[in-house]
Amino acid sequence: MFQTAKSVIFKKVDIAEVAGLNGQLAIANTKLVVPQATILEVSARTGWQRETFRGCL
Ligand SMILES: Nc1nc2c(ncn2[C@@H]2O[C@H](COP(=O)(O)OP(=O)(O)OP(=O)(O)O)[C@@H](O)[C@H]2O)c(=O)[nH]1
Ligand SMILES: [Mg+2]
Repeated sequence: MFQTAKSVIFKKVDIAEVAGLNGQLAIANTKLVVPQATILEVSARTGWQRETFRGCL
């Protein structure tokens, strides 16, 4: 399922740091698994990348 994904969305990125997520590593690993996918980082809380996300729907 993951290997055929067209998009991978990381959500709630406003809390990534306090949650201990290494965002750069997560994205690098995602690219290894699904090189064809569009990767997007979003936050409903701050609105970060909201319009880009809407465009993907
Ligand atoms: N900090 C933060 N909290 C969020 C964000 N989006 C949703 N939440 C909070 O996460 C909780 C679950 O909200 P949902 O609307 O179910 O959001 P969801 O993206 O489906 O999140 P999960 O159910 O936790 O997977 C609520 O307390 C929301 O206020 C975000 O971008 N940042
Ligand atoms: Mg939910």
